[in-house]
Amino acid sequence: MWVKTAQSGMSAVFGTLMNTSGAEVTVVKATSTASPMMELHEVATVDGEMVMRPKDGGFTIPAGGMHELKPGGDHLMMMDVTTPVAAGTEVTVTLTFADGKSMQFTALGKDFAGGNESYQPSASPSTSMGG
Ligand SMILES: [Cu+2]
Repeated sequence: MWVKTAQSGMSAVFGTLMNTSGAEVTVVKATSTASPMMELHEVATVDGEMVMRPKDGGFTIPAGGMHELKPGGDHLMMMDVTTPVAAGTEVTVTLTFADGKSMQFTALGKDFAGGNESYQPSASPSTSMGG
């Protein structure tokens, strides 16, 4: 798992989430040491433009399966970086599942220029921010 370096503002966590249990799990919430406020995002094309937005229902991972988080796809969004993330530093991310259980993992800071989709805060297809 890795996190895009950021001094402040938004950033994102990428990598592959693996479900080694025998039951389906759904990630419904995330938080981290670098940005307590996080959202689960997907990327969609709206009016020909790539936008990211909160993913309805979270990330569901089948038993024994995996869920890839990558630039241009699903990701864990840091909404407001309060502790700067430098290359090579570790960020602890906590995921909460639909059944109330949680898990932690460590993501490593990495410089990355992509993954700058416009942010679409809610289900309002006519507006997007940034560019
Ligand atoms: Cu995002």
